Amino acid sequence: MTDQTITSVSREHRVFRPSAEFKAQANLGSESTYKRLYSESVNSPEKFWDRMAKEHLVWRKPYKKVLNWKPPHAEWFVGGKLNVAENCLDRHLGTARENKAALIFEGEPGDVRTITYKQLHFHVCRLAQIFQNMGIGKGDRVAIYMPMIPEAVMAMLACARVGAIHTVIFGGFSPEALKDRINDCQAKLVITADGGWRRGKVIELKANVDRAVEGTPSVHTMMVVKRCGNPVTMVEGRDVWWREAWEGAPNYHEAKAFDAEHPLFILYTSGSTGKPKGVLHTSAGYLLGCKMTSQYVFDLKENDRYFCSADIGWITGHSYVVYGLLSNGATIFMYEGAPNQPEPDRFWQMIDRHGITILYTAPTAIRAFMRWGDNFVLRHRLDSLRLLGSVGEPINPEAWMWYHKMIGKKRCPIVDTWWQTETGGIMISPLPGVTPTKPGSATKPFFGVAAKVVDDQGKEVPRNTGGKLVLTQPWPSMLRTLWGDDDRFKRQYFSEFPKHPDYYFTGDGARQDEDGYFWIVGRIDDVLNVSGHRIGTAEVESALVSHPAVAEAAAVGRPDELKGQALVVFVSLKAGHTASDELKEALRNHVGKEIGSLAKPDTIRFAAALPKTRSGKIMRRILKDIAAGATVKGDTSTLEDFSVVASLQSEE
Ligand code: 6R9
Repeated sequence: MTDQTITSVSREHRVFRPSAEFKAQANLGSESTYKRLYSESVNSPEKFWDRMAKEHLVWRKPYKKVLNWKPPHAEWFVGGKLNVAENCLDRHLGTARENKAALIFEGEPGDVRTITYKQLHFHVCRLAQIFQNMGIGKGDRVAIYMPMIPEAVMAMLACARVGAIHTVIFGGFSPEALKDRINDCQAKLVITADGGWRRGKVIELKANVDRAVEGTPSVHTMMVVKRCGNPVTMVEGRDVWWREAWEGAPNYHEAKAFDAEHPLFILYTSGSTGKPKGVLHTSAGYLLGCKMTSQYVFDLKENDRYFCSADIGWITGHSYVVYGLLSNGATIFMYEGAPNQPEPDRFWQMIDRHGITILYTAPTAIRAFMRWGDNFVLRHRLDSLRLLGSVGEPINPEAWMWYHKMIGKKRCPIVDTWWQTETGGIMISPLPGVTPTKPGSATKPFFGVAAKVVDDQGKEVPRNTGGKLVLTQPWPSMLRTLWGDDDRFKRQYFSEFPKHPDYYFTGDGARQDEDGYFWIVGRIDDVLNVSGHRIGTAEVESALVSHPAVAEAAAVGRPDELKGQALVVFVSLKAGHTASDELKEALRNHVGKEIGSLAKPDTIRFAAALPKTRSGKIMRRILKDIAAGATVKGDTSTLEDFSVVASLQSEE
């Protein structure tokens, strides 16, 4: 890591304190209580988590031990049994919440559905029963490839109810990417829809699954929700319509209890080497993390209507659309489509129409709204909003200020929440009734989070010095391993500091300021963050070299106002192929086909050769400077051939 990346973070001095009004009604409104609980949570974690697990979760069988920590493996609430779906639904039945909306859904074409807790429970029970009839049960993997519609939530919860492990694959992924993920976890059942609406067009999901399952021998059943009515091919004996599968199925389901450590889901995310990593989360610890962070970070109240704009294909959708919110009995608002369909004020319209009180979105979306112009916002009242959240990448102070003024009308606290697929839940974030905020800082760690900024040896660095962000103690919602690759789990997260085999390395760079506030700089490994989506450079490179014209490829990030980072690839061609705009287009489409449109490079540059060290390693640092249009800085003495750099620069 270079120091440049660290010091480039702006020094922001504005401080925004929670208003007396917000503080007075907050779930946690006193700084001394936060300090006391935080200190207990890191100094006596077992005592703290024992109390929390009893307070927040419904157990079928009490656990014997809070934590069994054999780094890097943790077991939480050992011997305890519960059912995660029961914790999200059944616990609210027979209470005043029974007829409360669990879900309010708005489709892109404007169709609206409201589903109460009682109704959601009914749907999930029927589906759980269907799964059982299909022979899907404890430990079986189920792939979910769906639009943002209520059936996606039902599918996840029905898996949890029968102890099946879901893997939700974002609907924007290509058949190729879908196939790899299904094969990696050997899913038996795929749940999909005919299509989903996006920018007025149908995304043909079923057709993508059909292509993917040509190469997935493990899949024996496919359930298809009719959403758009586009034509699809149903294969006799394998494919069944969601509605038809329901006919005649009993609508009650006795849920079994599962071990606290029973796997709940696998979620694939990009790593610094080619293959996506199957992050494994288990039941009780994960749920506890989501439940508590939802309650405290979003200051959830009985009457809130909460809108998280993330797709359920990402961890944010898992933790903060489904598990964290439903376990709290909250009302979630779910939107299917694009934020600028039909016009760039769709979100603001929906906020007024449904009386949304909490909005959780990503900096890349906020920057897009800024670019579309204030007029689209000013047409709407937005007076139901009381809290705003941000997640996915560092939020630049300009975007923070715009969010604060234009959307929050200077009234709503902003929680800038830092966390990862691997952490399961929010790790560093303001508590809205307690923490004064500084635009661009995720502020302070949540309960139980022992975060430090350290040097390459794992030694804590002084304040205001850049370093690597680590978590030095286990926490309940941490990933347990990578599916089928425990060695990679150890290598990836617990081997950065040989002297500290119990330190979890986040892959992020950060600094702590004089008040102990964390400023996250972003990834320091070979992972890019494009519009809040993690993209492994190695994945893109291996997609490119699988094209017959490509000899070698290197992918790097370039700072981008809208997306945070843009994806720039340098490609050298095999003999006999010539650079052309058509080839660029073909390569973009090729990456789109291999991974999905989200990974299509923004810029493709042809190069006669790539800059390499004498030992043959591509020097991405140099390519990064070139991509950013900057002069190449730093040591270039290990370059094998400097003329390669000179010719790349002269092509600008
Ligand atoms: C939840 C999620 C994780 C990476 C993470 C970091 C970046 C997320 C952030 C943030 C600065 C924030 N990140 N939230 N950086 N401030 N508030 O996004 O998970 O998709 O796994 O990405 O995103 O670089 O390491 P995931």
